[in-house]
Amino acid sequence: MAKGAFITFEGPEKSGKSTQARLLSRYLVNRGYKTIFVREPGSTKLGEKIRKLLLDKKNTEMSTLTEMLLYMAARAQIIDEVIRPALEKGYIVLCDRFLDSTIAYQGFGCGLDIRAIKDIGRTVAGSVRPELTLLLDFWKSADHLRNHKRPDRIEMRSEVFHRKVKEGYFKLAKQEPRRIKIIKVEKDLNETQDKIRKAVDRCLSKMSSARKARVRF
Ligand code: Z5A
Repeated sequence: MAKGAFITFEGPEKSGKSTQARLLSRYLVNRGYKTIFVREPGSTKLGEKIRKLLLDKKNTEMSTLTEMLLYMAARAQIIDEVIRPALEKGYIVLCDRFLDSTIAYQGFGCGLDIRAIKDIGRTVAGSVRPELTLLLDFWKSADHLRNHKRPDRIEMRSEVFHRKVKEGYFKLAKQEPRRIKIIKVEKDLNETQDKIRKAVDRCLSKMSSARKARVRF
């Protein structure tokens, strides 16, 4: 059984996920927790190669199914190579995106069968499931995403696609309110970070109480 804690960040592009995850990582390290921060797709040699394939806007011929399976392949690699071993060693693993992204983008956004995505996700992730998911609520228009310096293959998609992704995320949060906490992004990044720290502190203290109770039992 994993001894660490798995915390994921979800939400739209450029919502500040990695900025907030880095601040949280510093906070947790200062409190004495062994912590690592990874991103999906990526954070392994193979995963970074898959990431390039996925985000390269020249790959216009990529089918939606191929896209979903590539995200899953990168996930299988990072779980086996990094996440599971770290959890077993008692680390807190902060991950920028995980399976909810595939359900939101390839499921709700692209229209792939959500049950099939969840089935493949279960095979890929096994017992590795987030204890807490922080869904950053901050939405930019598709025009805004397309117009920044170098938009990638996913950012090039339409307003309709991004709206479906957003609605998908909120449906997921409704289905799993205990795991998925919606964090409204504030102009002041410290204010957002405070909300994140409160949610994480609550989650870690619940986990620690549950473990103590199991040990007593
Ligand atoms: N994708 C998928 O379709 N299916 C899947 O299963 C998975 C992913 C796993 C990954 O791209 C793409 O793959 C992504 C989803 C899709 N879609 N796209 N495009 P990525 O990893 O390159 O991008 P991302 O995760 O979507 O976003 P990002 O670029 O990494 O941004 P972020 O981490 O959310 O934000 P950030 O880098 O922390 O901040 C963005 C900027 O805002 C930065 O300049 C900050 O300094 C600034 N910032 C941050 N917070 C603030 C506040 N509070 N005020 C002002 N400015 C701020």
